[in-house]
Formats: sequence, C-alpha cells, structure tokens
Amino acid sequence: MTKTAFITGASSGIGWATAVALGQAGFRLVLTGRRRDRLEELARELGNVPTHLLTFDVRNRQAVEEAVQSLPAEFQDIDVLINNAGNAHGLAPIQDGDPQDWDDMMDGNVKGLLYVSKAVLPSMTRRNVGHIINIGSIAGHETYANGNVYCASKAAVAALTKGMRLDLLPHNIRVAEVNPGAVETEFSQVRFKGDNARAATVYQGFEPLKATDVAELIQFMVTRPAHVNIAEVLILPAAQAAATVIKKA
Ligand code: NDP
Ligand code: 8X3
Repeated sequence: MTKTAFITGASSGIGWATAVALGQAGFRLVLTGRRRDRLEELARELGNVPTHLLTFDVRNRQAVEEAVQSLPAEFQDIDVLINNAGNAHGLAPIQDGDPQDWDDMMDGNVKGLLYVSKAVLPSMTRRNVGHIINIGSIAGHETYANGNVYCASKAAVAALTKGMRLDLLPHNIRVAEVNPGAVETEFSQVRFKGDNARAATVYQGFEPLKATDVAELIQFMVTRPAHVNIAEVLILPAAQAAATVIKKA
C-alpha cells in the first residue's frame, strides 16, 4: 500500500532533496513551505509522484492547523512526518543579537515543529502507526560561539525528539533525529540575510554535504522494517570533526 509522507520545508535544500528521495521510494507526498512557486517547481520535477502542496508559515499555529485539516482524503493518513522546516537567522554574540532573529528561530525551529506535529499526530495516533524524523543539527549537541539561540533551538529539537519518542511509544510511533553538520543549501544565505558572498565562504575549502546526502539517509531510515527505529544520527562531511572544526584546504 502506498504510504504518505508529509515534509516541511520542501521548497529548498534538505526538504526538497528528501521529497525527491521519498518520491523515488514510492511515497505519496505532502509538500509544504511558504514559497508556493518553489513547491510547484518541485511537484513538476517529481513527475508522476502523487503530491499535494500546502503553503503556510510553521510559526502560524492557526495556518498550520487549517492547512492540515484541508488535506484531501487520499493524503490524510500520514505515515511519515519529516519535521525539517527551519533556519538560522544571524550569527552574533548574545549581547548583540537581534530579538527578531531570536523570535524567528525559536518560533520556527521549535514552536513550528510542535505545531506541525500536533496537527499531524491525530492521523498517526488514531491508527497506531507512524514515523517522525526531526531535523536537528550538530548545533543542538554542541554549542558554538555566536550560535547561541540557533544552538538552543536545535537543543530543544533534541529534547523534544526524546520526549516525543517516550510519549508516542504506546502508539507504535517511531521518532528519530537526524543531526547534520555542514550541508550546502540556502541555509547560510538565510543566516546571513542574502549576503551570498559571505554564505559561500562557509563552504569554501572543503567538500560539504549535499542535501541529497542527508536525503538518502532519511530515505534509508523511513524504509526500515516496522520493528527498527534508527533513533539518532549525526551525519558530517568527512572534512568536519566538530561544529567549528573543519579541515579546509
Ligand atoms: P534551506 O534554507 O535550504 O531550507 C529551509 C526550508 O525551511 C525551506 O524550504 C523553507 O521554506 C523552510 N522554512 C523556513 N522557515 C519556515 C517557516 N517559518 N515556515 C515554513 N517553512 C519554513 O536550509 P536547509 O535545507 O539546510 O535546512 C533544513 C533544515 O536542516 C533546517 O531545520 C536546518 O536548521 C537544518 N540543518 C541544516 C544544516 C545545514 O548546514 N544546511 C545543518 C544542520 C541542520 P520557505 O522559505 O519556502 O518557507
Ligand atoms: C547547521 C549547521 O554548524 O552551521 O545546523 O549550525 S551549523
């Protein structure tokens, strides 16, 4: 039977690549993000894969609820949830941090993940089946200078993943966390607010992960037999040993 995967942040980077990987694995896909044009482009790339697009901001709880409630019948039984939407905003010492950036990170990376999970979970708990992959980060396990609030938001994702795994156990719902190191996506363009030259320097002098590297891992995780939960994975470029330790040429 065809399974349904719900992917947040499918309009770019890891989410986009995960949509392609899960489409190839035979999933029906609910693809979400704020940029409708990008989701439509992805749906075209996916060709014959059944897709349903939802455009909402994960920070808006009402919009999240209404979007999930609007799903057509064939997309309502969600088997896999990829909580991927998120970004870093800024990289500054805490005393110089912009509270708007803090709100964007805590509201998006933490509360957005909660709102989406809350809206999707009834379709899993009702059927006692499901698999949730939360995209954390090495930053959630290792705080680096100037990363303060982004690192805190990802540490919250780590704590929530463990909490969800405990609470959802009675419903046979697997919950896992994928923690990437440096992946070349739009991540740094967003962090540095469109300063693409600065963003590019993040990935210079070494070979970063590609979004497809993370997507292949997620595809593997969600296609394991029902008794297997790969609960936590740290995936790094070979040139990276710790959050800020990267061997550059
Ligand atoms: P991208 O910037 O390429 O993609 C981010 C995605 O999240 C976009 O699809 C964006 O869609 C969506 N998104 C962001 N904010 C919101 C929001 N408020 N509402 C709805 N959707 C939102 O970055 P990545 O692919 O790299 O990031 C994906 C995840 O991976 C993030 O959680 C990030 O923290 C994490 N991560 C990234 C790493 C990296 O080095 N790149 C390393 C470790 C973790 P749209 O703008 O259309 O709304
Ligand atoms: C993204 C990786 O190290 O820039 O989460 O925080 S890092």
